[in-house]
Parts: sequence; structure tokens; C-alpha cells
Amino acid sequence: MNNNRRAFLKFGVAGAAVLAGLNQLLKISPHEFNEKLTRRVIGTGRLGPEFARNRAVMPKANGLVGLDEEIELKDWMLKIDAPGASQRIMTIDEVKSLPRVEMTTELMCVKGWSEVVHWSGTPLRHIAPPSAPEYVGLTTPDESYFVGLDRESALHPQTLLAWKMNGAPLTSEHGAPLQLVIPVKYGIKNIKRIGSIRFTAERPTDYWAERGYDWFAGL
Ligand SMILES: Nc1nc2c(c(=O)[nH]1)N[C@H]1C(S)=C(S)[C@@H](COP(=O)(O)O)O[C@H]1N2
Ligand SMILES: [Mo]
Repeated sequence: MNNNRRAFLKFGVAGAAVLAGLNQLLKISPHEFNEKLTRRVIGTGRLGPEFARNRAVMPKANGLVGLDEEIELKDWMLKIDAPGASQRIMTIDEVKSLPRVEMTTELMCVKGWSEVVHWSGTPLRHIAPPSAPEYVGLTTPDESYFVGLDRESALHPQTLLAWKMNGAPLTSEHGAPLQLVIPVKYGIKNIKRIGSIRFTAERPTDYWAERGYDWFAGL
């Protein structure tokens, strides 16, 4: 083992001990500690706060644009477009075969409510082209709800294509079979019932931006 590695390990062990001590001192649960640490030390740049799984609740269905028609789940397919590539079609089973992530994060609506939800899905970045263009646009199958994302937020490790909510498959009103979960953004960007995803150099239009909300809608 070289010196750098030894020094790193020593620091790592000492660091963990200090954190454990602090945690004890503050008399708060590990997830709360983790959340505070994330918010205060790491700031807005990296991972957003995660919560204990038992904090998760089922939000009521909010926002049903693009969900009013019943769809046959067995006929659902995800269309993916990227510059210079022909359209890729994925079935839900293909999406579910990608590396899976579980996380408990907060869904925050611009109307003032927020709920903690446990999600299962795969990071959107797993379907991104190698050198992704600047933006990503997502629409419902009927194209009546649509969101635009900046590349950094879209490729963020906590931005998921999710098929389970609190351990159960998504219901129709919560966006079955696939919804976007993007904790770095307000609820408006968490599009339910994704039909198509487009990687693009031009900034995509956005349902709520067209109605006066901030296009970026970041938290
Ligand atoms: N297709 C679609 N997705 C949508 C919406 C919508 O109207 N249609 N509303 C958004 C808004 S404003 C919020 S706050 C969340 C609400 O998700 P929920 O129904 O799971 O609470 O969904 C988002 N995704
Ligand atoms: Mo919302």
C-alpha cells in the first residue's frame, strides 16, 4: 500500500469516527443527520436529501394532464430519440432490466405541499447517448403534458425513470407504467406516464413554462 492510500484510509476511519460522534452529540436520527449534512456541507451541487423509508407516504394524485385516456399497458412503449441516431423503442421489461435504484426523496409541488415518497427505478442517464446534447424533452403518449430539462439535471444520479412508488407498481393516476422522478426539480417536472424522451440541442417547450412558471424549476 502506498503512502497516499494509507493516509487516505487513516483519514477515512478518523472521519467516520468524528461523524459518528457528532451524530451522537446531535441526538438525531441518521437520516436526519444525513439530510442536514447534505444540505449544509455539500450544498446544492451534489445529491439531494434522502429520508428513512418509513417516512414515505402516498400522495394523492395531483395533475392529470395527459392521463385521462386509458392506455393498454401491454401496448405501451418508450420512444427515445437522439441527434444522429434512429429512434429507439423500449418495452417496460427492457426499462426494468436496467440497473435499479431505490431512494426515498421529497416530491415538492409549486402549490406548496410536499410528500416523502419511496421510489424504484433506473437513472435516466442509463438511456442517454454517450455525448448527450444540452437538453432533454419528455412527453406523455398523447403529447398533452411535456417537460424540458437541462442536461445536468437530467443526468443527475437521482433522476429516475420510476416504475414503483412505495413498493407497488405505479397506478394509472400516478403515471403507470413509467414516471420521471427528479428531486432536484419541483413536482411539475416529474412527468407521469412518459411516452417519449428526446435528447436535443434545442431547449424543449414545457407545459408549465408555457403557463408562466420558471422553465428551469430547480430546487
Ligand atoms: N402527465 C402528467 N404528469 C404530471 C402532472 C400532470 O398534470 N400530468 N402534474 C405534475 C405535478 S404539478 C405534480 S406536483 C406531480 C404530482 O404527482 P402525484 O400525482 O404523484 O402527486 O406530478 C407531475 N407530473
Ligand atoms: Mo405540482
